[in-house]
Amino acid sequence: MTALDDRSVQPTVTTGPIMGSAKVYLSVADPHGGPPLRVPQRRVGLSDGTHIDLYDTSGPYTDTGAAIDVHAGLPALRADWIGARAPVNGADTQLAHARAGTITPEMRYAAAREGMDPETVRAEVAAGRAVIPANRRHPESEPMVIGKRFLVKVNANIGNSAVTSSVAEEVEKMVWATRWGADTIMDLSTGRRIHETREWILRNSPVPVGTVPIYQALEKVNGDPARLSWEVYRDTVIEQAEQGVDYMTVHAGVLLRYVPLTARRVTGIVSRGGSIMAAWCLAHHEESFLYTRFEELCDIFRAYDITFSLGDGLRPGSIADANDEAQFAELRTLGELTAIARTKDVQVMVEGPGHVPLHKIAENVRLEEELCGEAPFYTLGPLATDIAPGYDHITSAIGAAQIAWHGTAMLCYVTPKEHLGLPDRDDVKTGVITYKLAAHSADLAKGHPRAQEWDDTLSKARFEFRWKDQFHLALDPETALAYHDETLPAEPAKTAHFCSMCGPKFCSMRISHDVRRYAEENGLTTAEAVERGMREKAAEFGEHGGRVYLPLAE
Ligand code: IRN
Ligand code: FE2
Repeated sequence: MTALDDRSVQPTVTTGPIMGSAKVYLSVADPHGGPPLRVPQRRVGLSDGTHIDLYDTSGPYTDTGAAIDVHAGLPALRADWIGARAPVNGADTQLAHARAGTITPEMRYAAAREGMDPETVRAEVAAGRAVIPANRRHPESEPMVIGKRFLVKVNANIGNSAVTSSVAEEVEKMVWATRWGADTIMDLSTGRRIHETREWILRNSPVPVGTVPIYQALEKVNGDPARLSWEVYRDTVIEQAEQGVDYMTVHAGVLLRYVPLTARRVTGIVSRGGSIMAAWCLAHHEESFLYTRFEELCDIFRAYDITFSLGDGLRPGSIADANDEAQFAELRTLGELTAIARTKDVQVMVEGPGHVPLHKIAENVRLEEELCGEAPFYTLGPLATDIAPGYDHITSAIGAAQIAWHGTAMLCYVTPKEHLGLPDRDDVKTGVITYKLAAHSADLAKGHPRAQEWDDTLSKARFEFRWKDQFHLALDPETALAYHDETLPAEPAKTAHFCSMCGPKFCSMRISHDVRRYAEENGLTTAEAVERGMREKAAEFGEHGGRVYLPLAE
């Protein structure tokens, strides 16, 4: 019996297209004559008869809305590609193939999603500047690429804790997170039913799935870090590898000699995995087995093409601790480990902070690129200030936009519940949307070829009072519509040349249209029209007794 046969688990997952969008599949021809790739996009149809295609992470769930049988799992999209491939120099990893000059179907698929040339993807993977997390045993995933040349990606953490939430809830959180744009998800489950929860998530996930295997290893030794061993850890990694986990956080840079460097910090060690490894090192007074056995770990990762996400176990947990000696000592070690993994054709990304004030952000990216051979940086925020528990999706999105602009390739989201509790479904959506806008702001600033088209399309709809187009183009159409309808729910308001924010008389956009029309009708330049219009308005203003805000009825 496979884990998915358990009929006591009855997840009902959200299905159907996002409001105003339709799922389409671009057909991308195979230059070698194989079947074309079907690359998903979210197509937003506009009232002027045009449309725009947006990057789509949501998998078949946003297709037609037909029920999806989560007991069956998603189709194995990559099965044929994986089966047809021969290893190079003993390695069947995206890195090995990229280095050998081969463009894999995964690279072509990821490139098509980005609107980029497949050769760019291959070259970036070969250089170690990008990764394609794609375990051979997770054939259901839709390939994507993480690297600074590409769209900034967002990861959403889900997972139950020992105290709350069920398998069904976690499957729905995965579907929900990817619906709103999560590019990868990490299952951080602890407590009972870890293996089973992960199986459900993997078989139904259209995006790469990451984990932190030390969490499950700790469960196996009843929560006592001192009883951990390489053997327990290795077996856990293999168990998860077999299930298809695409990337794993490994806190191998927490060395025994770095632990004292955290003693005088304001917030000590805040990483869960980091604290587990620090406790083990101190209890045994020995170097971490993650570090001493790193090469053996690489061999396991290579066999499945699992991507390392080298954990920042010593990341700062407060503004006061940002960029300190403990953090950067660990980063130097992560650089050494990156080099080792690459000699074995294993893909690597490097995790980063945490809590960092704006003026210390650039230094993080510069050092990571220098010390870790430009491996994709994957950061948790960072929070730009510590003063707003309850709003840490925002404090961290401020830092995230900055660090992504500097070159971070993937952002780990933070939800409003950060530091306070386990995120529920609503928090997951808020976290994802908040991070998508941070990521997109960076895409714009970095000049990704597809980024600005989206803004321009929405801006145009807004200026032309095509309200429905504006909602449909939004990251979160439902919220945009709901806010509009709070004050002007009637259907005619969807084409009205104003909203309740300024009212009909003070809509700047409407006035801009008036100025343009006035100019056209009177054969004036826009500047002359503004000049004449101002004089007329000034006279009118005087007539109304110099009041700025006029009652709507006037
Ligand atoms: C990302 C960057 N730095 C940390 N992260 C994420 O934090 C990581 O990918 C994983 O989801 C989580 C691990 O937390 P601990 O064990 O380091 O606290
Ligand atoms: Fe924190």
